[in-house]
Amino acid sequence: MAFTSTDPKRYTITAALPYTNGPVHIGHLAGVYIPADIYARFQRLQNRDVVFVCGSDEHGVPITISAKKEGVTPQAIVDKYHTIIKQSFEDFGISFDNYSRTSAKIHHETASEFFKTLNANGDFIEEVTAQLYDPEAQQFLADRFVLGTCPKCGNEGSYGDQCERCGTSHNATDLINPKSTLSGSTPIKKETKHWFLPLDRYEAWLKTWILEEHRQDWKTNVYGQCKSWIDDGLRPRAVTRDLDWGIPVPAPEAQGKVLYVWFDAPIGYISATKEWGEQNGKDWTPYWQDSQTKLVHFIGKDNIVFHCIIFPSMLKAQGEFILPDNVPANEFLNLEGDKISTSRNWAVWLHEYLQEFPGQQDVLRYVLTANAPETKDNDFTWSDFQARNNNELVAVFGNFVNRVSVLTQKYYKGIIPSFGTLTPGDQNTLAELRAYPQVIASSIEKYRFREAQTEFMNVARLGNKYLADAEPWKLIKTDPERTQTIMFVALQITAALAVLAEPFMPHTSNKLKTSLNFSVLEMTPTWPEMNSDQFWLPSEHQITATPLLFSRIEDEQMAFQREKLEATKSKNTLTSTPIMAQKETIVYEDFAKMDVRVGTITAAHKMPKANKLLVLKVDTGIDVRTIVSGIAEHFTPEDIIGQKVSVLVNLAERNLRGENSQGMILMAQNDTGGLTFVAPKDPEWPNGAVIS
Ligand code: B3M
Ligand code: ZN
Repeated sequence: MAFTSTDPKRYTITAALPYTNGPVHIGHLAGVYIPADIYARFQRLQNRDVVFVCGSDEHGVPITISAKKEGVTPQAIVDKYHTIIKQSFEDFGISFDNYSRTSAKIHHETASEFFKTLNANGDFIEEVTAQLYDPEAQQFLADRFVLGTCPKCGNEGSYGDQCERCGTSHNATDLINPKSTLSGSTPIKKETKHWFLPLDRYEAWLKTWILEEHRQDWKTNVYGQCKSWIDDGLRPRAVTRDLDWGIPVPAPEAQGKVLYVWFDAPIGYISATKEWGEQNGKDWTPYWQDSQTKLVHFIGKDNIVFHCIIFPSMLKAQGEFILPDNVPANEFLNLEGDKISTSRNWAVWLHEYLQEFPGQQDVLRYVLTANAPETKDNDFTWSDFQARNNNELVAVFGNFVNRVSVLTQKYYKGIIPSFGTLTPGDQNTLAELRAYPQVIASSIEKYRFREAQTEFMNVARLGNKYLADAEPWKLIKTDPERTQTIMFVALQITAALAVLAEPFMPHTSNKLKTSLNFSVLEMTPTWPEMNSDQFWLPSEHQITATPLLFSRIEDEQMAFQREKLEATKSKNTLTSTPIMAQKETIVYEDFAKMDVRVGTITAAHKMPKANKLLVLKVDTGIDVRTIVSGIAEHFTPEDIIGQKVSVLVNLAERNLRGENSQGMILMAQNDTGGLTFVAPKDPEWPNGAVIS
């Protein structure tokens, strides 16, 4: 059911639980947490009843793998990253009502209960099936413990439970050419019992619920993915695993088995709400069980199947819960043209950003929203970051607020002046201003946060235009009375900016509200009242000078960031050069047939009409001979005269474009096609010396 005609009674807003196997980066923020936070803050500003929850996703194979890599226990990994992630969210003003964790007792209990209810209702199929098993590691292989070719799109690096390229979710046994990520070996099949959620039972219902009822209001990318899965036909999915890290399966004959991470994690939203209820003396049940509640899941596109198909089927089976009204999934954010990657360290980490740009959380929030991957993958670049800060935040928003603040202090010592007759120009500006809250609200309600923020900036633009047209700094000398009215109007725009900035740039909004001294006003301006005829900063009200909200970001800071990324890139190329597979084995006699000598290039010229060839004279110690070499795209003749080389001297003569080539120069090649000479370390080594 979509809330179209009636307002919902309350909002349950969730943001995907981050895996606790690394810190969070700009991709997480742009894709999930900023949009969720804008939405939650906005609803609170409308005085709506909101609970906004999230927490650490502490089970699942990614955690076990990180633990193995760092040589510590999974518990140590989740404790470490839970703390870092929670801190980053706080620092960036992500206003969760509760940030919980799936290792919490309340979550283990909630997830176990959920499983038991479904099990008792006969909502699972229990079945012994052959699953992938690594005999070397003595472990069943599921999820990220196995890689193979995706049966749907042919991606050779698909995980056991999901292909990251096409988004399909499958069973590990569906993979073509599976390989264990633990030992690299090809798994065998071994029988084991599991509990399966028969998704096929929900197919007809999902068709109606998503394909008909949410055709209009779900984003095209979300709707499209759901349609493709439903059209492909849904099959039972195992919701248990043979692993030792996770929530034990609460059933007889389930020793050594845990719940599949994607079964327990979404229940984490419910546990986090329960925990919030306990901490705040609130009843959590209406937030999950009253049909008047609007449930919205903010996620990234790789989580769509779990939030639109699997979790809703679980909720439907359980029977007491409401279903999501919307799942506004975002696409991915890239960094300087490359996919963000934790393992390749190709990311801007939030905790590092804060060390390098202290106090500038809102700049990143602003840029990530302005460039949010709402309808397609987008790219974060440092030059865009700098330009948006300098040309938009500093030059538009900051500039307007600063001019108004400085003039108010200068002319009136910070006391809001009284106003006289409003000219048609003043009235138009005020009318335009009063229309903005509604415009911004309507974009936010449609999950169009980029658009909403652009409209917000248009309020500052309106202010700048008003000042530029009215020129109070000129009028103050000739018409102080009119100047008062102009400043009064400009101050109303500042007040509106302070309120409307809150969902997007909460830290800036707070600074502005503090300097405008909102707290002593009889009635502090709120969003809904922005549309009314009243003024928000009354005459006689005392304000203080606004501190500079934004400052210019200089080229040196950007150069530093780019160098950091360059360093990561070269490190990655060094460690990740694909190595050509070894050629077939030869016997020593094969090798001994080759006569390789130290030589020196004594002359070189380009072969006419051949881009790639140089004609070399090489002193081999035996003789001086001609060798034609395909290195002209890498070296000029001048570069290489005098170069020591290794020469295969007994290679049969070949005629290349009219030149008799009597041997071959040995070169080493890297993955990008770069070439370098293979030569004796000591350049004094004599020509003719045998290399063997
Ligand atoms: N931890 C997946 C992810 O970080 C996952 C989300 C769970 S939401 C219930 O991509
Ligand atoms: Zn695929």
